[in-house]
Amino acid sequence: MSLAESVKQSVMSGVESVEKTAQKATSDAKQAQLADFTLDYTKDHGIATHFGVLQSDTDTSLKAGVRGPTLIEDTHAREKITHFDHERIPERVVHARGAGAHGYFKLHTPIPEVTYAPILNNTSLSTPTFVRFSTVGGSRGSADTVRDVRGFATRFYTQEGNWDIVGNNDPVFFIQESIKFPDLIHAVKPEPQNEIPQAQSGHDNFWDFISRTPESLHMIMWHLSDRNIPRSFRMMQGFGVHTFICVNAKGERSFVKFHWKPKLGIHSLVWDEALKISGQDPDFHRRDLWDAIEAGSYPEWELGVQVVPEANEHDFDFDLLDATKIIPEELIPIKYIGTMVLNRNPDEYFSETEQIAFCTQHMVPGVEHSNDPLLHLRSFSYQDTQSSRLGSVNWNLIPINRPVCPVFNNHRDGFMQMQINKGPNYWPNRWGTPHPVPGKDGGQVLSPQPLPGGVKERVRGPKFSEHYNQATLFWNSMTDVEKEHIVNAFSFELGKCEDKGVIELTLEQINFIDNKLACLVAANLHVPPPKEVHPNHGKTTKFLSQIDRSNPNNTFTAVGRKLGLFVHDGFDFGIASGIKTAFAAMGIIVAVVGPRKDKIKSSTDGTFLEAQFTFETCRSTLFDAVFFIGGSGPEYDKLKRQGRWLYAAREAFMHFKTVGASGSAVPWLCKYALPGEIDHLVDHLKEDGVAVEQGVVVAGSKLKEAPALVKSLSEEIAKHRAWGRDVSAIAA
Ligand code: HDD
Repeated sequence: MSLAESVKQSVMSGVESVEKTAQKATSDAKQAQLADFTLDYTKDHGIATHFGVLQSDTDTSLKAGVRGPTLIEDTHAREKITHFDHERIPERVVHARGAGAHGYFKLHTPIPEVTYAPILNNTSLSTPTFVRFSTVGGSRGSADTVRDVRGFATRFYTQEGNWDIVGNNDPVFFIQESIKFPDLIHAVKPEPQNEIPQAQSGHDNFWDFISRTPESLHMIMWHLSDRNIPRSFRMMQGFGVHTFICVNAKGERSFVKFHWKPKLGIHSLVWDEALKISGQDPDFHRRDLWDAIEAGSYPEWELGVQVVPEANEHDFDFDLLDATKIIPEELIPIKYIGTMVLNRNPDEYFSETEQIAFCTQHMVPGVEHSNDPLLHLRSFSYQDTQSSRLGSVNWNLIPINRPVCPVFNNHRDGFMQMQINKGPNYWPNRWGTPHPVPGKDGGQVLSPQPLPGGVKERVRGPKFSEHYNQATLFWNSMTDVEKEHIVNAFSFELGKCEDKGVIELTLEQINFIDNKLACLVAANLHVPPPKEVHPNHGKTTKFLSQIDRSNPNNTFTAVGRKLGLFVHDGFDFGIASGIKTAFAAMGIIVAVVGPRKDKIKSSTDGTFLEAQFTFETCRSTLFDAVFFIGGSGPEYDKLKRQGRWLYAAREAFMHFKTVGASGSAVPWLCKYALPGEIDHLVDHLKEDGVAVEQGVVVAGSKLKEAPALVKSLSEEIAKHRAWGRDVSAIAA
């Protein structure tokens, strides 16, 4: 069985009813529209020129004589080369690397008190969506698992037009004002003189900018936390970041923040793993998303809103319009209102994922801009960039960008106009169409917004000058493990800087967040700690930690996780197939790793497992857990010299992952792979039993049936990582 088939078998039984109904949603308006533009190249077709003339030869150009020069008369050859020469378009200036998927959104809890937008009121609607996840700094061909903010851009194809929430996986942003965006991006992108480093924030220019931009420090805490090395797009929270305005049918306005909560929980890689995967599988995240959707294991998110009535705008010690601040959930709880399911991969990356043109100003009636100073120029920027990136103001006519509702206006012509607009092209006119539509009939009427008044000047609101409180709140709310990761991340990033002044100034800034944090980083960098001690306000929130199980935003489940099941010729079939079958029923993906990509024979006559990976074509980093099946025969006798097995066990152990073994692989694990680490566990293992400690699961040689092992193994995988494990002695 191929990996795709085995993945499919694994997950099909583990998915819940809402996911299964997703199949039906594919008959939605957007899919129907896209179908009209889709050519099926898998059917039998002859090759033709762009102007439709069938061609008899596409391999040999027209020549003047057998060995003569190619003739310019060869229209097909010229067209083919010309088209190829012009295939590339500019990549996005930020968020160049991404992966997308189609899906749908279904509301379960209407919020008429907040907005009159039908998509947030009508539970019978299934609204088609397209989501693009991305990294920010790297170019289109960079790696997926770099430390970076992840884009989480969602388009809803509503009956009232396209609504885009162009968000990130962090709820705040680096800067308060759009006018600083080019500076931020120039600083983080590769340095101009040599275009180094690619997709990394660990370099002088970035930290130079950050240390001189204290408003960025809250975001920096998120950036250097585990959030920005996610395990999977499927395991990321998403945030609209800005506070938007929503308006209800009575014209009452509220400030609203949008949140996406993943059904599979919020989980991350560890840094060493992220670094290695960048080389081992640069497509790790897009492959993970693609495979899950192909397998029918559709990722899901709950859409949540934090709502502040306009009258309460000034109730906070921060400004609601400041995108460097969260609204702590203790103050304003999130109300979850609907579910988004991603259930279809694109047919063509370029036409769909590359050409989708998200814009923050794509808002439907009932949702509006607030006065957030990061938002208005930002909205200008998206509109502007799409025209240069996609080559024309007519990018709205590209299939993935077309709304599913009728579109008539008086915009005309331009490069690549793709429809014939018959009739009037101005208003008012004697035909009376296309005409403005009154608000009562669905026309957009922006709500009358009270303006603060004042004089025209370049200023920010008074509360915009406080930059450290929420950075400290974030730090205080982390578990010890997460704090250690942040210290290590600061140490890595600043350790990559060459300029001592940059390091010094950054440490001074971190010191305002927390003195201990600054001292720990200074110690790691072997530079003097900051002298002054600023008081830490001591406040915490339980909604931010990814490890603390009391965070209601997180979920711990083994569903959708991947186990690498290592077998060698002569393995014990019963245990291996027991795990495989049971995990398939639980929605846990099992990939068999063997000496060959072929059928691997077990010790029982006539039984085998098909390996999807060889020991050489995968690494432990590609799995959430590794399990080594015991067995007998010459290969098992040589196991202590099986370097790939030894390395996989050690590396997974070092990355705090679930590691397990059965039968004859247990003494091997204990003596050779993890010497001195699990003696106590193995001493207590009964021959027909299972023993577990800190994510290590071992099964005795006389264990006949898998259920007890399956239970322990899946429980450990669901914990994500065994953080209590001491890995200091492991070299991998
Ligand atoms: Fe942006 C792309 C997210 C501020 C200018 N941004 C882009 C994408 C995401 C975000 C997810 C990729 C969309 C896609 O998949 O096609 N950006 C954010 C968030 C921000 C933010 C969450 C802060 C709250 N962005 C921001 C500002 C500006 C821009 C302040 C300019 C003033 N962003 C752009 C852009 C991009 C973009 C240059 C590049 C490609 C594109 O728009 O389509 O216009």
